[in-house]
Amino acid sequence: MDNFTKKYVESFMAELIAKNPGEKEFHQAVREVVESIAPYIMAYPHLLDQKIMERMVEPERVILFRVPWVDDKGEIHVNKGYRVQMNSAIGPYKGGIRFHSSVNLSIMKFLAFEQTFKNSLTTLPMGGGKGGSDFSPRGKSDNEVMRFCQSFMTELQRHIGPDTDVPAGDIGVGGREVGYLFGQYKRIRDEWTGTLTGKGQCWGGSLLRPEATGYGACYFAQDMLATRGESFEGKTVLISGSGNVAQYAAEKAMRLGAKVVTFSDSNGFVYDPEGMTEEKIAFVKNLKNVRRGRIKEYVNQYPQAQYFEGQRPWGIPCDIAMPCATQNEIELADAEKLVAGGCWCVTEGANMPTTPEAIALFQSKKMLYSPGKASNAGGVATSGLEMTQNSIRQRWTSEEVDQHLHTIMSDIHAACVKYGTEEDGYINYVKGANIAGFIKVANAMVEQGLV
Ligand code: NDP
Ligand code: 2IT
Repeated sequence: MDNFTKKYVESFMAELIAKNPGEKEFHQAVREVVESIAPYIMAYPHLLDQKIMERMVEPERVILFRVPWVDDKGEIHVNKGYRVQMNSAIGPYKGGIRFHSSVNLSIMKFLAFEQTFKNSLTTLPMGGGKGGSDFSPRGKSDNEVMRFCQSFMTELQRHIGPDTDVPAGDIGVGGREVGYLFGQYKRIRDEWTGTLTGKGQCWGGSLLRPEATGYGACYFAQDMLATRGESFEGKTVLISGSGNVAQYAAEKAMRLGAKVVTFSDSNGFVYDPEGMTEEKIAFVKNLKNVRRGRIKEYVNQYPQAQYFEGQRPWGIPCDIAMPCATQNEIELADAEKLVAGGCWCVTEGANMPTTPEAIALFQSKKMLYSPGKASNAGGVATSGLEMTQNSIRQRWTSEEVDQHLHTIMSDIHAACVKYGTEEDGYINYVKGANIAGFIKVANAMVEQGLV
């Protein structure tokens, strides 16, 4: 990067930080994108004149609201509700809802910003948005979760719709929560539309949407591995998280011949040196999705496995790491452990799980490394396919959906190769994903005028 471009990045970031103080995750996500696309913008000065980057980092709209609800003992609670409508240049706002105690405006804005680029990469007509609450469903009864979801949707429903903004799940929001949210939306608006995705399979949900993020990440990893003449066959894979994305990434990696040896949650990780089987993954799905238990219970069922309280899985030797839990879960010290343990491919299932210092280490070692906005895009892409099926009042078979998903992931990989291949042949997936995602949104914004 030349000095002029460096100066542009630094002055852009200084202004962003001054205007959005304290939003560290948002600053992190924006810096990564601006560093990638600054050289591109310099080559197309009309994008500079049009202040496209300055416009992209300012959400079109941020909705903040009160979510009051009553627990099973009759006590009143108040949570914060958010919806960040980031960018609608290429389609209605689209993105998940996160229910987790850590949720704040910075996390919502970073996720909505990332979503804009990710959705552009899918090739489908979807803008970027994200929502959520600092409410945690963990330890709550079904009735408490239902009352919370109904209160949340009572406000959110006035801001969303099938052609306006289409939410879905994310951390803490799975099939149960989407059901309660959809029920309340339908009741208040008196209309049955595909306004939420990730719906139940017998009421408009697309086949394969639950599997799509994890499966898509594995399809993307297959293409990454193929650039080095490799595959999942016989490789040792570390997975973090044990929720939706982790479960299906593990399932697909295992079915493609890999040995998946870890799962985690926010309390610790389990290491099963014998690797996952269909039966073990079914156990984890039941543990997390039905019994809503903790991952440490895995070792009660499978005593050859070990549980490590308060630790992340990155110290276990492996070939491939798939972080599928949350942001900044691979810090520099974790990355150093991965490198020392022989890891040479990192495919992100979560959003921004790797810190900038850790990414720099992976790239300096010329490892295969893909950012979530490319490799986890299969989830929102299949949400897009659910929207299409709802609009045309049809239902595709899982083979049809899988075929679309496969094609979309391969197209995203090809776009990363096109825009990210460096002079020495190394594929910089960060650069590739950022530039490819940016071009479409930027051009749409220029063509639509100053709005
Ligand atoms: P789930 O709620 O199903 O699972 C989240 C998993 O991550 C749980 O095992 C959870 O453990 C763990 N986790 C959450 N927060 C933390 C934390 N602070 N530290 C350590 N572990 C944590 O969510 P998803 O699987 O849907 O989402 C996982 C990631 O994938 C997120 O980054 C999400 O944004 C991203 N993503 C999700 C998509 C989807 O379709 N669902 C699509 C694309 C990206 P615990 O039970 O202890 O909370
Ligand atoms: O981060 C993500 O892409 C998601 N949580 C999925 C969003 C969606 O609309 O399906």
